[in-house]
Amino acid sequence: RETRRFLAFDLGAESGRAVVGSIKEDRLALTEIYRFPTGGTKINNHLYWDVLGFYSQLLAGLKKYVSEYGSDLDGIGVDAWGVDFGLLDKRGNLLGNPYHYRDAKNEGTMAIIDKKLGLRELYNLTGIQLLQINTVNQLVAMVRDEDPLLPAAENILFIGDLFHYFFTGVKAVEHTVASISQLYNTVTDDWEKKVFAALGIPSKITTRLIRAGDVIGPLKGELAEEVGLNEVPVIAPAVHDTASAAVAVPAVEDEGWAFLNSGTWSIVGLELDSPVINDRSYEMNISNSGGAFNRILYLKNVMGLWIIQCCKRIWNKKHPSLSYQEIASLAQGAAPFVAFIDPDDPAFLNPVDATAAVAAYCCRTGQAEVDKDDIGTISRIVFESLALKYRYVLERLMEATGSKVKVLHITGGGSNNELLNEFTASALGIKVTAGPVEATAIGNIMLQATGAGLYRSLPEIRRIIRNSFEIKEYLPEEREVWEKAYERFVRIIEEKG
Ligand code: ADP
Ligand code: LRH
Repeated sequence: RETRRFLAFDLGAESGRAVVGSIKEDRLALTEIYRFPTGGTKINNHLYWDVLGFYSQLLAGLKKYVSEYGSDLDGIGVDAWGVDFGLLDKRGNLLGNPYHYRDAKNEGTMAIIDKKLGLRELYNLTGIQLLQINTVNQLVAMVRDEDPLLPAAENILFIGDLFHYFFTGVKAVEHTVASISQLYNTVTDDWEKKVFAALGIPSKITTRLIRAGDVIGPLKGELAEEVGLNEVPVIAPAVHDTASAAVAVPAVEDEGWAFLNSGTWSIVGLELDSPVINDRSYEMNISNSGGAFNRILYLKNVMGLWIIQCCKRIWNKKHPSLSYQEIASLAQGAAPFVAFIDPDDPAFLNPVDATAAVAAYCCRTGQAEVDKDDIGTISRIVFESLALKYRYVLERLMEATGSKVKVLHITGGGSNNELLNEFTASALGIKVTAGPVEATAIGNIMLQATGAGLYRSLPEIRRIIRNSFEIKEYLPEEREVWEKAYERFVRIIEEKG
């Protein structure tokens, strides 16, 4: 066979997709064969992920592959959002339903960590930004609440690892996703037992670590038979979606670049050779997240398009057919710079009504009275504020590393939003590129292909990506207006209502 085919399952917080990568000579062709909604499930005041439902969807994706391409496949890999996990009991069975990182039980966990270990010490040991959603916070909440699952647990598997386990029966945690749990030491490249000990988290749950490109095992015989596949290896991508996406950034080695992976979250980062864990990184709360090919992704989370997803859910009640594209065009027609929000304000972590939360923020900071049903104005406020927050974060990444960024590469579903791309170029005052949209799935595929022996380096992979996908460019406009807006934005988010 000349063409090699790999199947990537990329699970996002809004949707999951099955994407086929067909590699022939120096080109990669991508076909999305299956997509399904994800999102959380609320039961009795807790928010969960329906992982068994997702598993059925993955099997449907495998069947769809067979119906379109036949029974031969070179590899399967699953990446997903980070921080969330399943626990296995001593028989290897999944305990309960994995919690969603937006579950309210994580509130109050920072104070516990600070008391038992010290927030600065946690940062020193892990190099990961302190966020209430982190794995360590979730486990601290389980310890505090005497959650009976924890004493029964023998293994922790992050969401992508869990599906690899369902597919193969092999328990393994891939290093990029372990790295952002805050249970992992990026310098020693191993689980950080001091964190477990200080916080009373049973360290027996640590699972064997593997690296992107490692073959985990063959797809179980009975599953292969059920879906109609011949023997196929399950190969680890970077299980942390952000780390898979970073592989597919169309960057040229020394151009001075940063990435923005834009989906439910907007992840802004630099690719470094080694971690930077010092006072400045701590003060700016920056993550040294593990990357494929032993890189460090020096990054920060911005709340991202989650806010628009939540607004859309509210607006869809009155306007069922309203799409993201329509929201963007209404924003385009709305008045500029009416008011700004800090997307990372806790008010936006899990709002009951995000449209009301945006309006309330504008009011409480004395900026403007805005109508929560005014789709154009609310969404323009969100898009402008996101673009300005990207600049705020990027300035901090540059300051902490002393680097100068000349181009920002935007990938992910959010790179479809041309208005937001334009705003981002103007807010940052630098060139911005958009695409590939499915960078995460592409990175997943290319890391599987690396494991299968096709590639050896990041520059080699990125050359193929630049060869295979159309990348759009945006240049800054209206520089003075955006400079003034940035000054106003910084004042508002630093003073806060
Ligand atoms: P995740 O992987 O977190 O599920 P995606 O990377 O798929 O998220 O990005 C989804 C987001 O991308 C949507 O919430 C939406 O804001 C944005 N998006 C996708 N398509 C478009 C489009 N055509 N126009 C504007 N925004 C879009
Ligand atoms: C982005 C992401 C991010 C994590 C968040 C929970 O999808 O993986 O890197 O912080 O989800």
